[in-house]
Amino acid sequence: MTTLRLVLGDQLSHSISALADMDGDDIVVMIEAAEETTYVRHHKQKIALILCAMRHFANELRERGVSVDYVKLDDPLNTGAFTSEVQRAIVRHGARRLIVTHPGEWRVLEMMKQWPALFGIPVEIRDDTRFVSPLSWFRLWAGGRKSLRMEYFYREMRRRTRLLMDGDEPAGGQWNFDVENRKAMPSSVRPPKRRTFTADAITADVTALVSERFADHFGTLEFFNWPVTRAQALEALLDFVQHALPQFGDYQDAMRRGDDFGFHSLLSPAINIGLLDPLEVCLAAQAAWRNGDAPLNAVEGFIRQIIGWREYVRGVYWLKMPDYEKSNSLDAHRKLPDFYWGAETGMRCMRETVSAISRNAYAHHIQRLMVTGNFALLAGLEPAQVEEWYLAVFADAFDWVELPNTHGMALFADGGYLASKPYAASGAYINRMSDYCGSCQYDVKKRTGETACPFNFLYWHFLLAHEKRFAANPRMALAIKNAARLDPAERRLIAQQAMAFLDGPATASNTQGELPL
Ligand code: FAD
Ligand code: DLZ
Ligand code: SF4
Repeated sequence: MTTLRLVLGDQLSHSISALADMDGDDIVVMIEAAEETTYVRHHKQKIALILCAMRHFANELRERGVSVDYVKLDDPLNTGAFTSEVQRAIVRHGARRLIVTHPGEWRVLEMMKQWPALFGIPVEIRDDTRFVSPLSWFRLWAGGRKSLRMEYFYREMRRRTRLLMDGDEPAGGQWNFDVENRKAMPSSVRPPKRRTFTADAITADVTALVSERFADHFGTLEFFNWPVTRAQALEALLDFVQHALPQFGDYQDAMRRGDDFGFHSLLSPAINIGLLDPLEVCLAAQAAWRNGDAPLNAVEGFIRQIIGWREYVRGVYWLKMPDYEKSNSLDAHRKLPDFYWGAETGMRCMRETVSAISRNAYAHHIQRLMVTGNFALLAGLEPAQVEEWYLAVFADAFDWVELPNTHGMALFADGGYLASKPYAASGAYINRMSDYCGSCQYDVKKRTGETACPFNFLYWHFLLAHEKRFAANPRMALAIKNAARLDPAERRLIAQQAMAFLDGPATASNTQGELPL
């Protein structure tokens, strides 16, 4: 009896549950699906990464003697969708059973739930065991809580994994060293050069295919440098631990013109598609601390992102979907401005961030949260449009991780379920953490007036517009108190300037996709 085992583009782990207990007759099916490449207009590098990594993974399986039925994007018989391609594969092989691993998107899970009836064979959906915390455990932890806080979840995860623990106490006597992790980056500090990966024949084929077929998608392939095999991903991990981790903590929030990566790991694409295991990444960081090669503030900060935030947002996604994405608690309805797709903008911070995303399909957390996310929050951009953008432009973006980060953390569209306060900030924050403002046409010190920084009047406009709502939030009390002190004339001025800016040419919204940078 032939069993098909489906492996999706973000399930490229040899330990994936769909491949457990393989029988000699079993066939692994992998599908390059046109629908998956275009249901949002993914950045060219994201498509290239996934297809390259899938083709390498299929070859690795074949080298181990596994039968792989791999359908390429340009196969003339390829029908372009998971469901119809799985159906064709079932017919091709006369398969009597299908095994899959739980997908990372609600959309795909819904698709899979139709399959037993459609195909007339049993479909076994196995847990995705590549996360540190099983979803059942997260549900137990979350049960009965009105709002969830990452910090408490994280402490539980530290206890469960025993990472950075001294017996029952956290190493160094503190759970969290974030107060040490908010430094601006002095010009004397030089972030490390990253390891480069040479393109082999598979990568060359795929990048040629993508640049032709997805020419009108956002971003360039010119600087494509993502690890596409497990061996390369392990090299990237080693490179990060040796050269960037020691200063990761200090400069975690810093941004600098012309520097796309700072001391960040750039490991999220490799982890999310399955080339690296999250726990092995944490163990490598912990080993660096134990060997005296990286300080505790850096290692704790890094591990918290993975066993804390990453696991937490996944738990929230599966706990709250499909309703989670429907809320719009701040009633935000503006369209996404063209500058998110590369149109000219005078805002230096925005331009630096978007052009870095075009080059790399990457921006680090603070650019995502405090530049593009903060603008979207302050300007009242519609959550669904913003979420589609985040899902499209980042190489690491999959719904389970992108949605809670955007909807909950950046936009507060879930009303505070995930974050205890909106991450709203004026230009002063960007000025403190970057060197962008010095070369900007706007004046970061001005709140209103022709040259005033848009983040300033939009910030005050945001506070005034939501004054009542946030008055009772203790973490917003100071900001709301400051807003309440503004006299009526200043309030009017702020509102006028914000409206003129949001309705004017600076935030025009006519396009979706590639624009010249
Ligand atoms: P590092 O700064 O080196 O962090 C180490 C690792 O921690 C990352 O590789 C990642 O696996 C994990 N991590 C850090 N922060 C988070 C977080 N908030 N949620 C989940 N994992 C985290 N991350 C994604 O992987 N995919 C997304 O689609 C995504 N969308 C985001 C959207 C918004 C609006 C925001 C604010 C954040 C988003 N993040 C997303 C989280 C975070 O910004 C990225 O994980 C990080 O920038 C990836 O770069 P890095 O590997 O260099 O991370
Ligand atoms: C994002 C993506 C892209 C661009 N292409 C494919 C593909 O051709 N084949 C595939 O199996 N997966 C692809 N993916 C990932 C899926 O869209 C989806 O996000 C994940 O499988 C999570 O369910
Ligand atoms: Fe951004 Fe304002 Fe600074 Fe310009 S002045 S870079 S718009 S924060």
